[in-house]
Amino acid sequence: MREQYRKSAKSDEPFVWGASTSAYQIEGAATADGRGPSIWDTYCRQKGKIANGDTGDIACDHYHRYVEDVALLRDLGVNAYRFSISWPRLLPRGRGKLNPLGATFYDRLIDELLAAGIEPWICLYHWDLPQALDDEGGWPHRDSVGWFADYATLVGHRYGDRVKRFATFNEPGVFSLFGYAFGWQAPGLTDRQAFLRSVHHVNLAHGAAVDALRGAVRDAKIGVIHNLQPCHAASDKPEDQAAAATLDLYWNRAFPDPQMLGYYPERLADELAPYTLPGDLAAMSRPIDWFGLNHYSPIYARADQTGVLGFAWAGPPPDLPHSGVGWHVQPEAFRDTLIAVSERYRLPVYVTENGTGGKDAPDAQGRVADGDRIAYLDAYIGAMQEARARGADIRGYFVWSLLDNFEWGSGYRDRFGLVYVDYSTLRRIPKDSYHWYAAHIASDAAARATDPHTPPKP
Ligand code: GCO
Repeated sequence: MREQYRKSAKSDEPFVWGASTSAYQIEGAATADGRGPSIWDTYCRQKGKIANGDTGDIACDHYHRYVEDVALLRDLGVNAYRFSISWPRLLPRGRGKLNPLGATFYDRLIDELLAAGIEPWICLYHWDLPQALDDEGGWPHRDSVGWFADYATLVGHRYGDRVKRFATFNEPGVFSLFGYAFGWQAPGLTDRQAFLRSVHHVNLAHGAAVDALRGAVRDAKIGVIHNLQPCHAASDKPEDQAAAATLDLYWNRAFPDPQMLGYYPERLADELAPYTLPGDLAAMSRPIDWFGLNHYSPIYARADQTGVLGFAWAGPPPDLPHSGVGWHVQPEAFRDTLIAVSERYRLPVYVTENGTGGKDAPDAQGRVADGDRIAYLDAYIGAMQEARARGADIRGYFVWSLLDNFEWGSGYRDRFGLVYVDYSTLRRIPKDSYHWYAAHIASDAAARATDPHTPPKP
């Protein structure tokens, strides 16, 4: 029996139970109706970058199947759905002329969600920078700040009559490290200065987008989504300990600290001094309304002087519990991260991604028995409730993900969905975890119907 929870909730809002996806990972229709290329369309065509040579050209074909997918969300019983806007679908060249057909797709998706009683949560940027802007310098170029602010203004004006929840970025710590230093993600660079410039300009772009959305959408609730995870050394060797500290600096501190506290960690302030102008820290730390936390697993680093940042990624010790995709499973790390985030940044926290990957497949009867995912979700939701019981101001939980989808460098090999996608037919099959999550939400709703201050079900 888990700890008893304090009756007092930090808010009278109903706890948000949701599911998350992202544009490039599910939409497909990569050249349909005027969409322009993103850096991921380009990166997927670089030989050897993506498992099995997979691309997001078709993905889950959500672009044409969104009505069916919203019905899956409705039957799941979620009260919110977090998705991202494909910047190059709205602005094929990244700026300038709006693509009306692309804009209409999101009108229809939002209207379908609202008709189903599901609150739309828009994330402006989930890694798919328009290729045309990368050609002009991309995030390493300071003009990217203005490009992003103009895009945010467009989205706010177009959808702000129906959407009030906006996130500026998804996981800037991940796409900057993997895309500009490690070369594991689009645009595939291993360039220390490009990485550092991107860190600073993405922080500035976040602040500029907050200003833009404030100006475009009355009563907007603006947040940002960060993946925060404990960073451990691959060994007790001092050089590996130093590697873990560097990973922690870039992964966990380089974005939330300046955005929410108004300053860079000292070492990073020194590294970014060449790119920092007077007023920059104030411009990136505009007040926001909520903190989106993505969390999966502790992560590991080892020293590597051949790497542009002097360290390399390491896997977890093989004897620790791990998921179907090899990530360390440790719910306590999630609990402690939630408490630390709530205390450090003093904002309402929404878990905007949590889930686990595997190699799920239907059995002879067509059932997808993903017991491992149910066990993971049960343990991590329980850890979240323990964090709440200890005073963390947590107001929602979004599973990653509604659908199996394009898992970046792993292509379609690793499956994270509550719903299985047969990529040969695009048929959707709700997994056992889909039904488990639906029952969980329903029982929580029933409990709250009798006592609205009942904390969400463990
Ligand atoms: C991330 C991204 C998602 C991933 C998910 C599983 O956190 O890396 O936001 O796009 O698909 O986390 O890796």
